[in-house]
Amino acid sequence: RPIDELTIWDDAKAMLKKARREGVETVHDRLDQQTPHCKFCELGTTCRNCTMGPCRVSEKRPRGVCGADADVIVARNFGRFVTGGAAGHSDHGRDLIEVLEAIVEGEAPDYKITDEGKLFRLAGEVGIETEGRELMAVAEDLMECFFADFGSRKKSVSLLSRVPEVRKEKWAKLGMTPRGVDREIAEMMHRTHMGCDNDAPNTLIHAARTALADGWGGSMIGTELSDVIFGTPTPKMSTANLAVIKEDKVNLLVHGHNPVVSEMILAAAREPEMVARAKELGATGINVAGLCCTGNELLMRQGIPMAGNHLMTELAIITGAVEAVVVDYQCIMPSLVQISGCYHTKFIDTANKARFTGAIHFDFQPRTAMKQAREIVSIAIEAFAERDAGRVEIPGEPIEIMTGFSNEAVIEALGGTLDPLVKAIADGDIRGAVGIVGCNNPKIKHDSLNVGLTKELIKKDILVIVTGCVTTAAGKAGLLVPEAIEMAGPGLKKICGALGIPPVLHYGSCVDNSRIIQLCAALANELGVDISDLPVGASSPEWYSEKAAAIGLYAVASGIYTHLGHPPNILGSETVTNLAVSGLEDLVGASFFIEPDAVKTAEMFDERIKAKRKGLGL
Ligand code: BF8
Ligand code: SF4
Repeated sequence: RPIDELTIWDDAKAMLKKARREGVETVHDRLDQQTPHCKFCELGTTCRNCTMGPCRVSEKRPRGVCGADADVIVARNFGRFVTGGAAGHSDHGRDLIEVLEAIVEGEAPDYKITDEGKLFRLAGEVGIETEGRELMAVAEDLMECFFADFGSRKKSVSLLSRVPEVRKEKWAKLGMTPRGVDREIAEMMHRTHMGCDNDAPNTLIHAARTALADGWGGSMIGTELSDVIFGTPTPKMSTANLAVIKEDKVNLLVHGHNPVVSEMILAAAREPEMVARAKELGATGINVAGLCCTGNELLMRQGIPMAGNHLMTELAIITGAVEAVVVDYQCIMPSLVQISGCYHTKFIDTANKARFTGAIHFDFQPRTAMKQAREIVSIAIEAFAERDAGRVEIPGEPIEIMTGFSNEAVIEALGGTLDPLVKAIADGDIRGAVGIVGCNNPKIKHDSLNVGLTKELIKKDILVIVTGCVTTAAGKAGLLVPEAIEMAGPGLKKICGALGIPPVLHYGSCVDNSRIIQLCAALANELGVDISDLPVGASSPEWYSEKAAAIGLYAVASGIYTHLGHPPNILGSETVTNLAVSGLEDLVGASFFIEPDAVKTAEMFDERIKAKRKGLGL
């Protein structure tokens, strides 16, 4: 396919041209090789859950060897798909609890509790006594409470304390209350074994329960403990696009999701001895820049620049100016190892659960974090000497962005309460809000929908909140600065202009979508309504991952109308598809809608928001 059809960005186009010139294969080439995809897999009608199969069902052969029909097979496949995503987020969340545990036990000398106030607040929310108690004693109780949220002994995960009562009653009635994170995940694997849950709607209810365990459990714990350990984000300025990579510096890119690794890398890279060594080798300093979600984590808290989102990760290396890519886990294309090998770039993995053949491996541990981070940064610095200046090409100029909008920061900007936001919504200056989240997918022109939808919504005075890979997209389009109010409708322009904030707020990484549902719950509680009564929506226009599906499903199950730019692999079952796009509305007060066009999607949200405003008497 011609490069112009692959992406909307000049920096990406320049690197795709360079890749073709230099014979470097990218994700787009491999998509072409893999197209057309298997039709059965696209429809979700293949099953490999036992060795009587694998089976492919169709009109001609409607049942697998065991007798499972398309509804059962599609529901089981989708259930496992969502569960993969919930497991990813939640295992990340657990890693943060383990760091808190190491801090409490004095086994993590390089980590500390940065936001003590937030730790006490959280403890209070989950019913832990805080009055007159020592920080570490409360931290220990909180750690135990969150570990227990992953187990089998609770009736619901603790942070459900944030959810409006009416919503919790709905979940209880449906059998959708998330009990324990690992329990729901394990139960989905059980249910989808041959001969268990052979009733598609029932399987989907458990898929929703598993997704809710992610949203209100694993992800939320991940976000909250990251804030406790590394600090709750506050508004700050930074930059985005490939031009944040600097020709005269040692460039170290952090990629993956967990700030436990990237925060230490950044701290090591800022040490004077490290900078001095970089200068000895002829660089002017060390530049740590972010990719994907761990980039979002560091951007939100430390203001480091963002080199790119999912489809920019390969292209960043192709600049020829990247000394090292340091990864933890999730969304890291294995192709990055091969592409690094085409340049002087060192590819370093840090997690035993995410190893890459051909990578330099560190078994990163809380006890030895800083020592290991220094070793990793040293590898990057020494690689600077191997850089081939003749192959360096860094396109364009960096674009300014504003970041750091945690709920705490937003409430502070509003003067300490949500009242001004409620008033702006009631007055119609802010008609509603939509969270645009998730990924890139090479099947969709890179960032075309992420940017297109954001622009359409703010024109309609709908506030947009972005996370994950949509962040870089919105940032590069100039939407994450206060001046972007010029692209917004009059109401949003007035409110954001007065507050000095952009009409598109960066809310963090993908686990930080938990901040968005928390905000929705707080608004609903403030108004005394259910989340499904609010004039809000969610969208993942260019999603690709299991995690995005889990996010979408916990949003819907929480009562938020949710858009997907393309369908999951469920169209082979009418029952499952109908449930997703309409039936769930009756059960949980929201459903998915699938629409590949940005303008039409914005109109759908507009209609929904109108109806919800009317319902609230606005
Ligand atoms: O968790 S947005 S491509 S990087 S899955 Fe992945 Fe999608 Fe990016 Fe972060 Ni989220
Ligand atoms: Fe085929 Fe049933 Fe086995 Fe799936 S579980 S592979 S449908 S026999």
